[in-house]
Amino acid sequence: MPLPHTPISLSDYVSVSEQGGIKIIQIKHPKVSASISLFGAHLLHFQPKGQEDFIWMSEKADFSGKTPLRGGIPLCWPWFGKSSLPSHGFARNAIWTLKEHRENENGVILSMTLEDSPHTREIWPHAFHLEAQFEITEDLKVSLISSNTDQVPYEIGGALHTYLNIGNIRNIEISGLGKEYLERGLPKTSLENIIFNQEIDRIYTQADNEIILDDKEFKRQIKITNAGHNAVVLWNPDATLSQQMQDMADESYKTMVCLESCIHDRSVLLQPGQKHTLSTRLSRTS
Ligand code: TA6
Repeated sequence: MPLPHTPISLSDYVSVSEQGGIKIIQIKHPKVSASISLFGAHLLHFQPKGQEDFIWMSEKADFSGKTPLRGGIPLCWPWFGKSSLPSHGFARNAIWTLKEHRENENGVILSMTLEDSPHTREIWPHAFHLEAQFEITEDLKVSLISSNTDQVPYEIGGALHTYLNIGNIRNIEISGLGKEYLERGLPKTSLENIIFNQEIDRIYTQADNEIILDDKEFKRQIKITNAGHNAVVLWNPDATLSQQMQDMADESYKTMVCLESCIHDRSVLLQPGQKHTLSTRLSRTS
């Protein structure tokens, strides 16, 4: 087995290490620890001191850099879903650049960037500048800032596809999603509380900006505050689908749920020179 690479320190609280072929920024601060892969600007872990991790990461995630990482917060861009290939866009498969990191007694702020290249223009023929900002304190805020650096307007979609770490999928309650959602493209209205006993894959179109995840097993409530979105996606694969997924252990669906700040249907029109920010903040309320 190859020896793990020794982390290279970038500052008191920030270092860089490697897993598989992927470079990972490690944050070890007295108040919080976190890690973010440069492959996808993909947050892998966020854990305020003394608490359970907020983020679920698959023990079978593939770190070869050939496929998107299962778990964490994949950045889906410039589209969400399978309307074009690759599924959920190309940003989560790209190598990003660490642009800056700053730190103080409360935590670390870090940003990564991605720009168009001959490879991205083959998939999507536009010039762009993307910045992923991570504010890592006792709360986590992730912002994805899209800038149109092209000569022509274009439409974007996307999602912050957050995998939350939970005690047990059968023992959570979620509020703030509203009643209206799309399932396999069809509009539906929910009349009851959500029961997780089969795959749930819904795009909620009238959700509040604040969603509460009440985790009875971990005895904590997490508030998810979204902005710049037009939908919230709720996903859990349940047993049958996770057994079919190579990068997920059969039982691991029990300890995760995705709640995603989403721009559904490529509904943001960006004029040349314009910017748009999609964000999500995770904070503990009890
Ligand atoms: O956000 C929910 C979803 O779009 C589901 O339909 C499910 O396929 C999931 O994302 C995971 O997608 P991925 O491409 O990462 O396997």
